[in-house]
Amino acid sequence: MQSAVWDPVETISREDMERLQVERLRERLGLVKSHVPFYRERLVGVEPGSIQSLADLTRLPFTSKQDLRDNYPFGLFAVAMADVVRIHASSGTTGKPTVVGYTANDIEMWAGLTARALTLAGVTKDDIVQNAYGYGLFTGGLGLHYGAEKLGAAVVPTSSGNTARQVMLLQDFGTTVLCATPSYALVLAEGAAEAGFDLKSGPLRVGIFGAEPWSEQMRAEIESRLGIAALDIYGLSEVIGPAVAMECVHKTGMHIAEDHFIPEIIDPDTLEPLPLGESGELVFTCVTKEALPLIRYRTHDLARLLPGGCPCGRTTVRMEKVLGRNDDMLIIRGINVFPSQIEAVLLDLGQVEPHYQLVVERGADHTDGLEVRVESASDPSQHGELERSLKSNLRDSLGIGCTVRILGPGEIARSEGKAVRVIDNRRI
Ligand code: DLL
Repeated sequence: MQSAVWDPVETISREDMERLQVERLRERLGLVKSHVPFYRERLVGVEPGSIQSLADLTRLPFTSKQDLRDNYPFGLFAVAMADVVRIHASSGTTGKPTVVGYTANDIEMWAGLTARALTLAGVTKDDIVQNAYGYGLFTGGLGLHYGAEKLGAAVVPTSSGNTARQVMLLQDFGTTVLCATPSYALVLAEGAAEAGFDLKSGPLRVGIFGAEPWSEQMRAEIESRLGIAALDIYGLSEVIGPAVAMECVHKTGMHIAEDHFIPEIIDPDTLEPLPLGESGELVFTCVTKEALPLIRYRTHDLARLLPGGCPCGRTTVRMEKVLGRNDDMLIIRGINVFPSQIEAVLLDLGQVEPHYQLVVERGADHTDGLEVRVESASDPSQHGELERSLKSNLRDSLGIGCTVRILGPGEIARSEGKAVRVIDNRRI
């Protein structure tokens, strides 16, 4: 099935895309060198005109979250504050937030990108889009809001939370598209069940889910509970917010808006670029933004860029589902494991609910222990057997030894935004 394409640039040839990227990169380098003292210093000796191909990206320095912190709040902005029309921020685990800014042109461009993302999901002006991403400093709410309006759809700006009311509006308004974190989509499914509203028989048909890692097994759970197609959307505030990449209805990985953000995959240890198809850390260079055009921004997200075409006809490079952030990786007695991998093993067994939490403790003998807590609706008399099966599956698939604790339905705290999957008591 060929769906409509928002922007013809999504189907241009590789050569044309690279030509466009290089041209835009040169221009952006000139801009940051002349307007941002930080980049003027970092880019000494790099003449924008000397950039001939994407291979020249490796001549450029990386930018990190620490650089944004060191220049808090507005030090990396490339325009005067008079030209900034919006500020967002993402809260870190500690200290000051990461602050990002947008000019009027940036907001217009971003609205075009979220409209592009919604179009990738088959959303049109005839849809009713309930946007349950948080509105505020978080980029999810306002980011998708502007794109849905630009597309001409009817947006219901519920923001996150107030689940009972969300469910009522879903039902009464005949919402056809839901935007939320995947974990909050499941909370809404529970709320609908409590209210006696069968989501599957309603008009809801597609979900635009992202802002946190979620496995293919979680996709299957959500699709069966809500009776919809669940599609993945990726982004980060530093690069722009949601719609850096978005899956199309074929679910072949997320199409990257590479005409605006040039992706690279690097080895996080050596910082060397990796060949197409290899897994590593995603890095983006913003080549069209005005207020905050970051060069080679290290996301710490681990993924692969996928070669080959897509049945939708778009030629933009795709990224596979994000495994997790390398700073969220758990090291359990020497074994590296991401929460999303544990999620996949739990849901594969089919006897537990998609609500879980991982608790890491440091024992008296200084070794680390992991407890996997997961809900099950099964009879408590079967919990012992279930615990043993999960423990053995986790050991077989991931090589980790852990304890498993089965909890009853609703015992794990629900989240309205990004789910808190890991409680690391070692840091307290
Ligand atoms: O989460 C932007 C966003 C809003 C994306 C709504 C999608 C939908 P931040 O709060 O800055 O921005 O967090 C960015 O969230 O580096 C990833 O670690 C993670 N993340 C975002 N999307 C996905 C996804 C928004 N689809 C950080 N899969 C990123 C996995 C994701 N992780």
